[in-house]
Amino acid sequence: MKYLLTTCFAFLLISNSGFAAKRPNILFIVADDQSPFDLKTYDPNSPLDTPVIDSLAAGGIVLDGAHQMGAWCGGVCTPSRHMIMSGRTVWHIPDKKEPGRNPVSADPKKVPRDLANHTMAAVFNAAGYDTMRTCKNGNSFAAANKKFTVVHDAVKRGGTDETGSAWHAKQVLDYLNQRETSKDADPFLIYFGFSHPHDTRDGKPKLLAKYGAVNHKNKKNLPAAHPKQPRLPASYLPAHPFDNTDMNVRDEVGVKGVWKNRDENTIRNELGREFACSENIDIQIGRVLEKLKAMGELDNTYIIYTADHGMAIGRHGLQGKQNLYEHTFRVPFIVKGPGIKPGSRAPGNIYLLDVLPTLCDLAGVTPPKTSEGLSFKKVLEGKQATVRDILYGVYCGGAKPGMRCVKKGDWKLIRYESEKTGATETQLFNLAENPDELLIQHHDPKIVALSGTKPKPGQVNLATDPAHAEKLKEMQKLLQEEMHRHDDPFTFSSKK
Ligand SMILES: [Ca+2]
Ligand SMILES: [Ca+2]
Repeated sequence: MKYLLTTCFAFLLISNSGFAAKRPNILFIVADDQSPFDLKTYDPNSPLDTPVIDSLAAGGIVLDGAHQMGAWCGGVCTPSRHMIMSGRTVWHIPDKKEPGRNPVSADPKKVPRDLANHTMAAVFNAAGYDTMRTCKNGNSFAAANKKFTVVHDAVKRGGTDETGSAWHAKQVLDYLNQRETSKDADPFLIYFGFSHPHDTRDGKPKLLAKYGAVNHKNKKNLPAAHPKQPRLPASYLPAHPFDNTDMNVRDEVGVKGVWKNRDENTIRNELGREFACSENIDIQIGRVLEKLKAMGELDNTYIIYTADHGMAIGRHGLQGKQNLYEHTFRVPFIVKGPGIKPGSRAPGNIYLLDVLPTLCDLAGVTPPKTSEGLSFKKVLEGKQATVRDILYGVYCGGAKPGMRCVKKGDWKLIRYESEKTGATETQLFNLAENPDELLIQHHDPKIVALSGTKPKPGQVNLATDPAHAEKLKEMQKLLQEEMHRHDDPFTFSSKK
């Protein structure tokens, strides 16, 4: 009997490792601060060239409704990366206090003490995967990052190969070369993070020249205009029209090359820098994909491309990531891999916190019980269009309660309230009719002349339009419900 059991056990081990050899690899690529609308996949008018990312989209699926749930601090990266690693919602992740910036503590009872043991690398290590990561340092979930077996993190935002995005690619290439040499046959999960296009956006000289941009450093003058610079964004404004509760956060006033400037030269130059850095990321991804192809691993690898959150750079008169407009609330999300139909597209309605349970689902790994995300594997397989109907977003790194948004169907509500200044504002958009969330200020002929965007008459904030009073009420109620459901510690005091 004992012999029989041992034999059975040995057989199970063999069949297990036989299965292991066929398990898919995962290459999870994260850019730092990139609006989906920078990419041609999301905005065909964008001059940004990303042939490698385009080829991922052509060979896989593009999600139009990928979001990051938000942030309770100015460093939006921090909660975003906690959610990616843990699969938990924004009020259920460990907090980071920012000195002098009104920290909000997530209820410790709602944050599992040993959460790091149930995060991406820990879960995949336990399932027999080899895990490796490279990314920027800081504004991240350090305890979870340490769980990767191989870690090469550093902030690389320079304009050379050693100081820029090529460094991150080199870490992945070195790791793949080592695997090749040691004939390592275990499946792998590689977290391939970049430090760019987050500022300072010091691009490589050739790519900067392509987009007519310079690494502008002198606060006393404006960068020169150049015909090759990207045009102003469709939702460009020279100033945000009201106090959004955090107008003086570092990203809105302190980014080198932009500062408080929102003039045409500054914004077009900064977009040129962003695009130079983003094209370099594309080139670096290309090097890694070539290597996977040469190793014969490419077809058995799920490649995910995303960013930790979007970015404004001149859209709505904002510069940073501390807002809930679509350009910032949404993220690019492209997946190519086994079983995914080339050239497919779906809304998905996902959050980045759904990534962990989805990777588990794709790899046949049991997701951690601490994860609150939903697997969107069926969306990737074309069997389902979305995983949820309602999306909720938070930003309260400045005054409280700050900003909240809710989306359902074509409709989106954004509320603002500052206990510091007493400012309140409500925005209601029909995203099908007004996808860029254009405001009355965008209709000013001077703005139209600058941006080249001629809004249609109904493309405004509809919150004060009596014709949409019922919809406004419905969305306000929905937002309240979502705030409650997600353990949001704040409420709006104003009726507006
Ligand atoms: Ca970021
Ligand atoms: Ca191994």
